[in-house]
Amino acid sequence: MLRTRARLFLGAGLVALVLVAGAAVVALARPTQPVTTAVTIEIHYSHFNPSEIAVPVGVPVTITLRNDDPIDHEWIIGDDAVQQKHRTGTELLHPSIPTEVVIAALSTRTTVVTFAQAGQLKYICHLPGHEAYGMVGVATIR
Ligand SMILES: [Cu+2]
Repeated sequence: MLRTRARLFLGAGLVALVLVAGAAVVALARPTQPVTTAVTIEIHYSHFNPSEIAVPVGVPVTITLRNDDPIDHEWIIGDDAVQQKHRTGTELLHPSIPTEVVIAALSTRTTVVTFAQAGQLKYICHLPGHEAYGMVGVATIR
């Protein structure tokens, strides 16, 4: 009886050890992205690359948007309300503001954004069908 209990305890310990080791491997495989004040995002085949960026809060971040596609795209960063407004908007193209940039076919645009608070914002191209196709990225601000 005692031996069985000891064996069970040992078994549980091994399971816990394997779980901890697995978590450590996951942590090593996905290091925390360093924040940077200069980011280049390439657009190709209607996707953002990278689709995840990490930027600092409270300082200007220079974002270079390079469109390698033969069609126009846009880069709109903001919270859910901003994205929803563009998702349902009727204006196809509009004048650029730092957080809403149109990048004409085969061109490069640079914008400077100062993020006021930490958190996560999505960047999306809202030209028809592009979001559904996967033109979505996430900025972590910290
Ligand atoms: Cu697009």
